Amino acid sequence: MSSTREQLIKLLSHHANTFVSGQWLSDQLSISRTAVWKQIKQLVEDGYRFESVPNKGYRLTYIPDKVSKNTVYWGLKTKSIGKKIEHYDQIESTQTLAIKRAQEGCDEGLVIIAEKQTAGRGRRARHWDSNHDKGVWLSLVLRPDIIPIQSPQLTLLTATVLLDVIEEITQLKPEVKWPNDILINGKKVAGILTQAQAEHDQVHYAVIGIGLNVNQEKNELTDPIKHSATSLKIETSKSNSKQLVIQTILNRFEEVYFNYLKDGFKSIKTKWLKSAYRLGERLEYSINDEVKSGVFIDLSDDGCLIIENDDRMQEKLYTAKIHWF
Ligand code: BT5
Repeated sequence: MSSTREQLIKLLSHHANTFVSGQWLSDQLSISRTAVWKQIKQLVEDGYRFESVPNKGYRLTYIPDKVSKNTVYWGLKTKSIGKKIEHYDQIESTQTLAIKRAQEGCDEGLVIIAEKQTAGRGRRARHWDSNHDKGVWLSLVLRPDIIPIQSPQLTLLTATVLLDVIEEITQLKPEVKWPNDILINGKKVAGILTQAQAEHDQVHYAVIGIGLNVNQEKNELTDPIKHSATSLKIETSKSNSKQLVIQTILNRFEEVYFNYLKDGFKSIKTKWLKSAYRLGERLEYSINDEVKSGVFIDLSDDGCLIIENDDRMQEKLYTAKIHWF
């Protein structure tokens, strides 16, 4: 059950185009008009701004640029993604908590957001640098009606969402490096971590972790990612509102995800390939300690890289180590 404050913000957000009277708010919230006025006064102290006109009431005009579940919620146009949000100033890993929530049976669309992660992680327990508040660190819980072999598609889907969002915000053209890195000018600006739990014919849940470097300055990237990583700020010399970035990601995610559930993977694959890093180029890769080489020609429907090797045979790469450079 949300607090009176949260309900008030929701009501005001949904009516931000018109004025709502103190009486109407008091009826909706079942609290006195004095209590409504006290709540509004507190919101003003927290940086919210209102236009208030005698006999007409209040209209919300500004939400402070601070990430909180309320401020994020305000700008969402979604039906399920982000309808429930948990926000933490500091947490070990949004991914770990989202998995716990998924196992406890939470609804699809729950989003866990943290300002800082003390134990942010990538694939195979690699460290994810996020013990500071300069990036967007979030995990979201999905319950898609797909079979386990399709779950890598969710990583590729998320990559296309991030490509769009980054392009919208920066007007730059990011690339996607298989399977889960988003690059700007060859440097990693975002990573995606998909973890799913499934039985043989059904995915029970998938948790999508997104780490996006937003406002770091160059000197704030330290070893070991100093030379391999970048941020939106480094690339554009502009800071961005994390709240807006999160809203843009969640709004876009839902649109793409719903289309995917309805129409399948095809359009995602096309979009992904358009921005694929080193598509059409020769890559070296190792399988069981044998180093081979071939041309990266396509992506399979189960999310594998397709390489045409020197014998003109196609090979599907799952977890092979690719020597990108
Ligand atoms: C990833 O793993 O790229 C997935 C990262 C997912 C992070 C999100 S944040 C919210 C959620 N909660 C979590 O705990 N995790 C998710 P991988 O492909 O394994 O890449 C890891 C590698 O990226 C590291 O070994 C570093 O080389 C590099 N790296 C670490 N931190 C980085 C950063 N902030 N920016 C760019 N590169 C980084």
